[in-house]
Amino acid sequence: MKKLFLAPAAAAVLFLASCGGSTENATESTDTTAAATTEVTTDNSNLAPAVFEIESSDQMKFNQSSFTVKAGQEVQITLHNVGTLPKEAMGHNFVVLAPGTDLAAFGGEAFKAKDNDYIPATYSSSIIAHTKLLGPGESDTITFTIPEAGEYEFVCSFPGHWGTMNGKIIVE
Ligand SMILES: [Cu+2]
Repeated sequence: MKKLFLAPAAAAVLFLASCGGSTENATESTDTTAAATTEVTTDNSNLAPAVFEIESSDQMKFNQSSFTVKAGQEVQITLHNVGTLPKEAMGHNFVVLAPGTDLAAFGGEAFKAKDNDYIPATYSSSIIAHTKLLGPGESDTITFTIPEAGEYEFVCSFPGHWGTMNGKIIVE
């Protein structure tokens, strides 16, 4: 007789347990959704600035090929020209371009912009930030913010340099 009474009781306990379990799961998934929403709306302008240094050389190269930052985070980049060749022959700059900019076409326009230190006015809407054109031993620092995630190419726009002097800023 005892066994007959225990069976329904055990079933009831199982039912309650599974019921409690599914309620718990539902709560957990709600929490996860809330956390994801919070992450998307995080204001990265409160983050400390991302500070980087990059060197350009007589070998027509940068010593870094990528930087990773957060969308909306202030970015500070200092370019150092560590070469010794004269600026007229081996000047360097650091130009950040909007996604989708055709590097070859940009390089061609930059070539014609000697009077503006090889920053082509025709591409002003595609240029997010740029340093001065640097001679040997010179440095320049730029500060900018990229609000949207994506991959942003950077180049040196001195004639003929964009092909070997380029890289990416990855904005997360
Ligand atoms: Cu260069």
